[in-house]
Amino acid sequence: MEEKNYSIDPVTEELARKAEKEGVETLWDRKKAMKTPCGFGEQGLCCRICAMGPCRISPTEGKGAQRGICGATADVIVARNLARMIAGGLATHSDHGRDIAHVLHMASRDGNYKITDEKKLLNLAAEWKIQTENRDIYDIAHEVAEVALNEFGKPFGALKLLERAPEQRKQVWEKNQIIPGAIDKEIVTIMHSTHIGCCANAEDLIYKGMKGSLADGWGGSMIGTELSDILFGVPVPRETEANLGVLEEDQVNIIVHGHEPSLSEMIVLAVEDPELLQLAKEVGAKGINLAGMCCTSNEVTMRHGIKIAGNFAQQELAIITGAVEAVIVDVQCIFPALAPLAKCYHTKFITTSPKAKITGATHIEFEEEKALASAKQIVKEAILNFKNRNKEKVFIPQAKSPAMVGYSVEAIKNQLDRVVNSNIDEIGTLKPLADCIVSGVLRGAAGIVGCNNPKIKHDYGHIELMKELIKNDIIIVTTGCAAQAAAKAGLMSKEARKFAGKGLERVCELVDIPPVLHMGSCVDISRILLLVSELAQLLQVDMSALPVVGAAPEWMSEKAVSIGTYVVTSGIDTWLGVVPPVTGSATVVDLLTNKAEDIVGAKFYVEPDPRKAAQQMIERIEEKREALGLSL
Ligand code: XCC
Ligand code: SF4
Repeated sequence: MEEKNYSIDPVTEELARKAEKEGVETLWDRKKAMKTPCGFGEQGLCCRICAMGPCRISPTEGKGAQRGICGATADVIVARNLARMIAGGLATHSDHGRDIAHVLHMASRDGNYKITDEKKLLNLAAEWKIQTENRDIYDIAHEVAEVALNEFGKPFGALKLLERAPEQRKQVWEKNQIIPGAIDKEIVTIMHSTHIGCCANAEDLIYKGMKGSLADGWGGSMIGTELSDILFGVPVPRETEANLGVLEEDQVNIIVHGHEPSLSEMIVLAVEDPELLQLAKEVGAKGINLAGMCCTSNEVTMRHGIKIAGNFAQQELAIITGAVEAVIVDVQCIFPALAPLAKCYHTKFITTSPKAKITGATHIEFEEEKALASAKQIVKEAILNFKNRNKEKVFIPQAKSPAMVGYSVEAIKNQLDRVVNSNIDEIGTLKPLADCIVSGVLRGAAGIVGCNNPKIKHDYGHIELMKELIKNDIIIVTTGCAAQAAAKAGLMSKEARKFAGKGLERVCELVDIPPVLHMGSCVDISRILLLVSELAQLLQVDMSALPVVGAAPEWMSEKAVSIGTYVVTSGIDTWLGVVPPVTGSATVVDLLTNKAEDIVGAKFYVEPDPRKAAQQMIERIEEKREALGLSL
């Protein structure tokens, strides 16, 4: 059969062929049908902000329309569009953080949501100067949740978690007046400033975007991660398996897909319920097999080792196996295409969030007040659907890869320090990691994150880049769909150290880690920020001085734009494998890929070829080492 060539992942290729044979479409078919994308949109030159337009600015200077009807220039239109993308991403991550804060607020000793990590709660309470002595842990939790919720709308003051950044970094932000206040306010300000007839200065719009993005990384996302850890536990290293081969022919297969752990944690509990297991037996299944997709998968694999079914581009393929009883989703990165596709198979596509109802799906609202009961009802639907499975349509590819996951900052410290300090039960420090970087055994570190995008061969951007970097003794931390690509490709197994350079290989062997560390979901990029921030403070330099880089080789979402911007604004150079829609403005391109370095000490690079990107990253890392006077 014809090689599809959509993906470097054979499982994906196999299932794409199955889709074709069965006459169902996938994202790759729709991408083809889309033909050439609109050139104006691609360059960010289309403005739909008011009804005098849409206005399209000619990309050629001196030829065609040079200004919108209101007089907005290409620079202004491109910058406005970019700022609105950042606001979209910031809103999405932050609303996730807010939801988790609400869950923490409703946590109780006899309810479904409990406090799992008291120590992390007490640390955060102390950081926020909340009284902890002689208080019930749940009273403390409620106050911490309230303070967190206030971060979204407080009328005065900077975001609290920004305090965690190194002094030098805070000064950079202060000097440029990009210290964000309340999270919601930053979103509103961007929406306001980008309304017709408001801010018309490209540079200023980019500053507003940077400021807003910080309210994502050091605000909403960090709140999401911190409070999820308190509620559901700080991830520790554990084994799992990845790719669609984790589905089981003789079990009820359930996929959780989306983002917020408040739903998936309850599904994890529900599939262990004896009554439901009994029901599964009664319908003729050997058990219930839960697997994850996208960031929800990252959340539950980090904390429970739940198997990873696949990443963003594979969501349709899960249904196409014909072996999935239910895909249960909450918010973000869920293809509307799953609704008509599920109808071609027996799969139940169940939406649960009032924020993401999808036409054609079965909506069973997940009620947090009775979370476990809700989760059980949803799982029951899946079990009862087992009898509808059409055996002739079932095809589960055999391939899956073992992976180690669960590398929170705490886990990394613990694991590294254990070698130096054999009997620690307290969380260790990052000193051993810093020592490895200073001595040059590790040349540096790279955070590789983000999505899949059919503009890039599926997983190719992630995996090529990772392989090149580890070969050059650069340790990798990863989240999101990039992490899942790594898990599937076997880069998260301890044996993968054989692909690493001598130095990294030695470190992996010594501390018993894989060369690519799974740090969680996309809100967990806040973990990476804290890792870099602590390293910088340990070495008494700004984050921008460290031999550390970031990359989003296959990014596609507004969230990714917000992430890229806060990573750069935090002083970390960031490589993009997909060109963002800004090329219509030379001014904006110059700001992002050049001037940003003078402003925040880091900038964007755009390089679709992962091998070239790797070379550029290595060079940059060596430059930073030299500037720090670190050994060659
Ligand atoms: Fe979504 Fe978070 Fe991108 Fe994956 S990496 S496609 S945003 S699931 Ni976040
Ligand atoms: Fe056109 Fe200006 Fe309206 Fe945008 S805001 S659509 S450029 S008139």
